[in-house]
Amino acid sequence: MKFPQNFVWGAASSSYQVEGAYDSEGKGMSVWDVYTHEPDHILNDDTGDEACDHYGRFDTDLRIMQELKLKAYRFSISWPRIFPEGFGKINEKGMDFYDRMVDGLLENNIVPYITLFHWELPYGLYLKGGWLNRDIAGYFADYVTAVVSRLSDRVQFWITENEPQCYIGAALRGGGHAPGLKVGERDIFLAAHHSLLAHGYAVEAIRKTAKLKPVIGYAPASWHLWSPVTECEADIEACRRETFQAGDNPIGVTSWWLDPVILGKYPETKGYLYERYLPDFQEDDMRVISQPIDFIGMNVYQTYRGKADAEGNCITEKNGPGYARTNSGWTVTPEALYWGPRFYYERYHKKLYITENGLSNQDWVCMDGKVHDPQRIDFLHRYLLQLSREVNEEIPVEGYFHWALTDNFEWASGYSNRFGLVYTDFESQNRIIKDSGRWYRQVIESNGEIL
Ligand code: GCO
Repeated sequence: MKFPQNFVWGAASSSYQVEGAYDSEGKGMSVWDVYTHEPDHILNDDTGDEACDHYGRFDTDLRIMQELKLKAYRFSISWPRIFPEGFGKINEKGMDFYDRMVDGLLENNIVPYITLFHWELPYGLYLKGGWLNRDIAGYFADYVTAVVSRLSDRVQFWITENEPQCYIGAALRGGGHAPGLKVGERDIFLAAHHSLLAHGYAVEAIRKTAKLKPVIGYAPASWHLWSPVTECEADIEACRRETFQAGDNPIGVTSWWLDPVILGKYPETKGYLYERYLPDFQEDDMRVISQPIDFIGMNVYQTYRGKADAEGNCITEKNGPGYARTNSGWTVTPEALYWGPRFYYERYHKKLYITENGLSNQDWVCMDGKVHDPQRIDFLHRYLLQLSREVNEEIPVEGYFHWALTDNFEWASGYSNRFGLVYTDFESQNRIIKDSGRWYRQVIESNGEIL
């Protein structure tokens, strides 16, 4: 047996990347709407205005999920669709959409996993200072309370926030993400602290409001990851240490986010340059931030490879010319799905889900009308084999969500990166299940036995 009986096989999406309908039925503007409407931010000036029209075509996408035999679907809720300004009066039409989605999924035995924040800050809150304003944590808790009151009679699985490294780091540090600010170091650490606080408030709000017993997770990006070149203990230890080392750009490191949430403190800071920028925070903050959660969501795409030098320090292996890479330039390094979960479990002792893993590939419709994507099948096969290793060593990985269900809007790279198991024709909005989608279905049906 490669995977436990109840292993959760799913696929994922996020609201801005798929929904479209950016100003329909009362939805307010998010920072992404504003940012993409200005020239020269996004490749080809693409926007998510229409994206995959998941908002209008959810039924089609649901049929596809059924056909793929998905057991679970991870999607996010657009905050400005619920509260157009970020706060105030609920936009019932927006809420109805998610209500219908949840019903549709459950009728088809597909378990909803809801991400509450996947980067769409309401523009109204940006105008109040966004993540730099401590009040954001309270606004977030109010929004979370509204969603959870409405959906938690049917939904059990909640992920508070996705990849703070991006919506704080890339978004406020000139990294090409909305709202495209370039603030100073002190502000970055402050915004990061508020984002953690918002997570803590959200956990409290979910536990207080939920009707079904909630299962709560948090999903920072797990890109800061080293895997040993050999399996000798020295290399393993060097990579383990490097993976959690805060270094001089600490907010890029996953431990900056997970240590407070799970261990109740920021990682060791002594001697690093950024020390003087750390915010003075209120005494109670760490208690709020470290409310117990149930799982860590890992978004894993690739790993650095490292080995120990004579002193045990980690030396990053250089990738030689022609090293295997995906369309977005990320390395094909399947061992990420073994060492990542293993190191995280050793440090945090929490259940894990792979909440994202996948690749962007140059897919097109072939002359026979199908989309053949052998690279994606090979990629998936290699990564899932590494994951199965894990599961058999009794590291509690509960499920795997492929990123993504359909090709979609890939942030600053617009529509140039196709990540889907399903091809989206962005002109006609037709969908075609790719070869990899059919192959993934066999993986699901055999619970991984075909790997
Ligand atoms: C992220 C986001 C996704 C991306 C995916 C591919 O990890 O950046 O969660 O929204 O689309 O990871 O880059």
